[in-house]
Amino acid sequence: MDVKQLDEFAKKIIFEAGRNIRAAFSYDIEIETKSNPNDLVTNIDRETELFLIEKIKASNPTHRILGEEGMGEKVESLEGVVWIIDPIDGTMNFVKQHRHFMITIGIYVDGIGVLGYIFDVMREDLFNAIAGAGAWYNDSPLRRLQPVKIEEAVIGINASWVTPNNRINHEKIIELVRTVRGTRSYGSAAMEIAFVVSGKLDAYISMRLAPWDIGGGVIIGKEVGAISTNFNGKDFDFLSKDTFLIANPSIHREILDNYIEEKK
Ligand code: 2AM
Ligand code: CA
Repeated sequence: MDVKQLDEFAKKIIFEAGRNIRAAFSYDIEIETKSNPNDLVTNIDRETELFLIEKIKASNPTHRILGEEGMGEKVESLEGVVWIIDPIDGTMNFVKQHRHFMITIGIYVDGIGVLGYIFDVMREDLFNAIAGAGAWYNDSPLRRLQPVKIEEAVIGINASWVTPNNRINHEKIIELVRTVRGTRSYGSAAMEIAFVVSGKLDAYISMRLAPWDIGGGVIIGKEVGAISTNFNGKDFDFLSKDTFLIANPSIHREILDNYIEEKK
């Protein structure tokens, strides 16, 4: 497999998919709900996933595709080359704000992340990485993350986790929110990860993410020294949904040990 060539191909289809999505604002977007009334999907999510799958299959017929909208195949193992795709991460932002949504893709070979992409469709900003070779923001190299103290950290977290809930001890999260310098919530996991890898956030915490939300981001994170795990400090489970923490290496362990207490 020629990684450089695959990288050029992936970028080309991501930019093309982005142009199609931007054009879609001039015609009707049909909104439906999925697992709950706030879990949104549109015809554009599906069309974009289908567009990417057709391009990938046409040029690489043996590659398998795990896509959020289920238009690829049922992927039950990460053997061979697997593309993990979210055609629109941040669908609520897409629908409501017409910005702050990402196309994100991770390309895995036998379970190892090789190429990662997060593309901010409206800003036309690309974060990408080639494993072992580095990470870039619009073709400028991303630097390795510099140490940060927890008191100086700005973290991404959804406000609902600071309220009583049945997944984590929210009192600990309140302590975390009081300790850090600031919190942000962008509504797209991929966007928050893009900010962590480029040092605009120092951590991003989520109680339940899917492989396609983070598949591209963890590959980029690794190149800049960010640590990505689930709340047990283990690798994210790419064949189901899992908890997720990506952070600057100087505060990853501290957040897990001192501020995250899962309810079993
Ligand atoms: P989506 O827009 O592709 O659905 C919102 O805080 C973030 O969480 C988005 O990245 C969103 O991705 C993701 N998300 C929303 N609902 C989810 C669910 N039920 N499981 C996993 N990820 C989800
Ligand atoms: Ca999505």
